[in-house]
Amino acid sequence: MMARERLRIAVQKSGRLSESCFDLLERCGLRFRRSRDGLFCYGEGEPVDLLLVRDDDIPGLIGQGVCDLGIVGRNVLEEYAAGVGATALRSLRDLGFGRCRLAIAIPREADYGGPGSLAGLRIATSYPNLLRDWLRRQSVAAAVVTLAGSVEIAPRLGTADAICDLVQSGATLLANQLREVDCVLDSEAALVGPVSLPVDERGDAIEWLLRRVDGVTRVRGSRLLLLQAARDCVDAIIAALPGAPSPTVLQMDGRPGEVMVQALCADELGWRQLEAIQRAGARELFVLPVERALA
Ligand code: PRT
Ligand code: ZN
Repeated sequence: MMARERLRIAVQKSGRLSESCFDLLERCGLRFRRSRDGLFCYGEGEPVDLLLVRDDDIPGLIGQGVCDLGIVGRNVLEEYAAGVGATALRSLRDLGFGRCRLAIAIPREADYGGPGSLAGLRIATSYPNLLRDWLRRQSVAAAVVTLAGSVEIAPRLGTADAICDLVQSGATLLANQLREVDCVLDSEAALVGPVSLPVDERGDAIEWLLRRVDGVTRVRGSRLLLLQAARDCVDAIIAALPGAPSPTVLQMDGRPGEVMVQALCADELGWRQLEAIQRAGARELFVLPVERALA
């Protein structure tokens, strides 16, 4: 087989992760032309293509070497790893979106005094490997009922006594009269790759892609604050900056006693925070989005 020169990344075709995946890759300087059947995205400019698939298939595609990297929830990666035993895959970067938890939930009115309360019960889940591992670690013997979907209705149907499913806001549990009682795994989307990265053009591409991903995720949500003030006010202004960044204070040319302050703030900077900074003596406040960073 001829060695592939272009990097191939597996991403979810349509689902909760898709939009954030494309947004991240675009911020990393990648642009794509989508194939007619919508399954392949050809990279324009950089030698990086995408394969659009169901998220469940992503670890397997990397494991088989069909794709070099993938973007997938840690829940899917870990379920795959728990299923095949020792795995040659690993998370290269947490990406900060798709946050959720794989949790145990029971009928609202049922008692719970810790994992031991699950002994002898039937627990419905789409994550049988992760659930079995967790039960083993808790030394609890319970029956695992594997369902492909609609896990949350199993207790009402009488096919299970409890569930182990992904939870984000908790609204689905609430609507099904269930309550969350334990967490099996905290999850978010991750950039996943093989344990040993290729040492060729694709390895080089992975290296710069990781640097760009870091440059994007490091400053996500950050804002650059610029303002002017009398030098006397600087201490009060700095005290009012959220997240205590260490700002740069610059002398303004031809205006003694006047300074410009610039600070990288990790948070969004709401109106109330800006108004407090203004009351501390700041004038001409500018809040700028930060797109990317290179260390
Ligand atoms: O078709 P394909 O197989 O690709 O998609 P899918 O339906 O399997 O996955 P999708 O798009 O629903 O989710 C993709 C990934 O998003 C998951 O693997 C998680 O890593 C992540 N994620 C984040 C979530 C949720 N939040 C989430 N809330 N995945 C699913 N849910 C579901 C959950 O299963 C439950 O039914 O949403 C419901 C709970 O949400 P709340 O807000 O009511 O608690
Ligand atoms: Zn899926």
